[in-house]
Amino acid sequence: MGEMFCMQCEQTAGGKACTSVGVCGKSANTARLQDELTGALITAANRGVKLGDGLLLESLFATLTNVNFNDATLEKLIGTVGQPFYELYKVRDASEDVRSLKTLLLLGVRGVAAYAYHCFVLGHDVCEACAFIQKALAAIGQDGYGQNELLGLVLECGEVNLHVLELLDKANSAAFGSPVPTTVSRSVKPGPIIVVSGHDLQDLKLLLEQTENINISVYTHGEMLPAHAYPELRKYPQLAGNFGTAWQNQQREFAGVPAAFLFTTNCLMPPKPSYADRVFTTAAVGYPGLQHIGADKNFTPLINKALALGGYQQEQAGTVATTALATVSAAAALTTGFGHAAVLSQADAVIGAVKRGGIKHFFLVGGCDGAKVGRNYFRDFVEQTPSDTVILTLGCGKYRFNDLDLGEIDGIPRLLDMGQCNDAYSAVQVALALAEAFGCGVNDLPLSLVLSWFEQKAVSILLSLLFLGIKDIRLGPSLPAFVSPNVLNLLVENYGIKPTTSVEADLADILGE
Ligand code: FSO
Ligand code: SF4
Repeated sequence: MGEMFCMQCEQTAGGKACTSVGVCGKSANTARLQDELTGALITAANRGVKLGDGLLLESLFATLTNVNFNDATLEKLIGTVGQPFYELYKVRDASEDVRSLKTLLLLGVRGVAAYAYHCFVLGHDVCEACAFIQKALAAIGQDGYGQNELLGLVLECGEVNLHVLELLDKANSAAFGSPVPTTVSRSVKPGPIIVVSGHDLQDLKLLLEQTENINISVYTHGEMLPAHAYPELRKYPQLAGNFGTAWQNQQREFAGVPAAFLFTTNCLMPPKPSYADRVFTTAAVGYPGLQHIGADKNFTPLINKALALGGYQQEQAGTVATTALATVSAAAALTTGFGHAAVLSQADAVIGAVKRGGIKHFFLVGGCDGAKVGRNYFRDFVEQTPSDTVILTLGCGKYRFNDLDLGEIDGIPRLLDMGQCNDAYSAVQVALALAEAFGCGVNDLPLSLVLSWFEQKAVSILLSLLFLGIKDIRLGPSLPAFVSPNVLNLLVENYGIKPTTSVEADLADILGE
């Protein structure tokens, strides 16, 4: 056993575990503190200590991949949660299948916590989700749970996550309006620039309020792209466009850019010294040496940094270089905002196109991006889909292909960006509505899910899809290291989960060619 043991994300070392330093840049000490914090939460759950919802959710959020690398913050959270009498290695020492199911449950719960956190900051009641989280943590810390009970909890985690995603959908629409299809510029105007990354729309809103009538342009990055579709965000004229591509390209895309950067949630990579002085964090995000905006959400240091940097002298046409990692071209603009309300407002056109044979199949190609070369599968897949198919997407995985012009069918764009991974409820709503319109079950629809996973939020979404009984999901670019052969067999037998193979073979299999 090395100095650390972390296998929670898709890029884990050698497809097994990070044992000396994280591929993500997490140190062994940070990993140890995250384990301790998790142990403290498990201890509290088993002792019946009801933690405040905010503390519970923020603590779990801080243990997600690419969120908090700051040992001081983790130590503070451990001090607040209480003594970690439970040690996480005990999960690792359990039998292979119990270890696998407990890990699946823990990572699913971390994903639930992240989504619930967004509901919480928007003022919504998340006590049911928090009660489940504590129940699950308590079970993880006990020896008596068998495989069937753990499997039940894993599916319950999916159910709870689905409720949280539904609540988040309502919370976002209530706070920011219902998303409308929107074209987003990728060019950068002259003058001071702030780039906002992560998923927290409320943080973006507060920053937009604080930059009103100041000569600053605010750009979205990564998973913040769908923010442009919300009426209560797009009404701010300084919300100027989208910068860069997927999270894993940030170290190369941020270098040399005269902007101040704000990370509101995952995915933060260790900043290079060349631009670290311009990166700010807030909420559960942290990195040693970066300036952190506290709970008062006073963004003045960020704003002052952007003003001091001054931005570009002249407009930069398209911020996106083709990179070795992303193979993304410098598309002039992106479209987003095809949430369930927007898509279902066109339900008659969609159903009509299916009935007359104009649309033969739907694909949901969604999830996360990441650095692996194998992730080009998702771009190749979308590129090779036949012209009588529609692709729904969500999450940061879209950056593999959202520069493609796939055209339209009967005025319906073939590529519909439904939003962040946080908006997975939209995809579920559209699938359920199509099933109702065609009088069949979701599994009988001409709809196939091709999902790319990276971190723990994707795990919780996968559990929600399993809870809904959705079958034949293709998962890539590799299967989770924490799933044991027996648990994988169970997922294959009961749900038909399949690893992605080659684009040609998968498309032929799906389309029955
Ligand atoms: Fe991506 Fe990162 Fe949204 Fe994840 S930005 S990878 S599943 O944290 O959250 O899709
Ligand atoms: Fe490794 Fe992923 Fe854990 Fe980072 S989060 S240490 S990359 S498994």
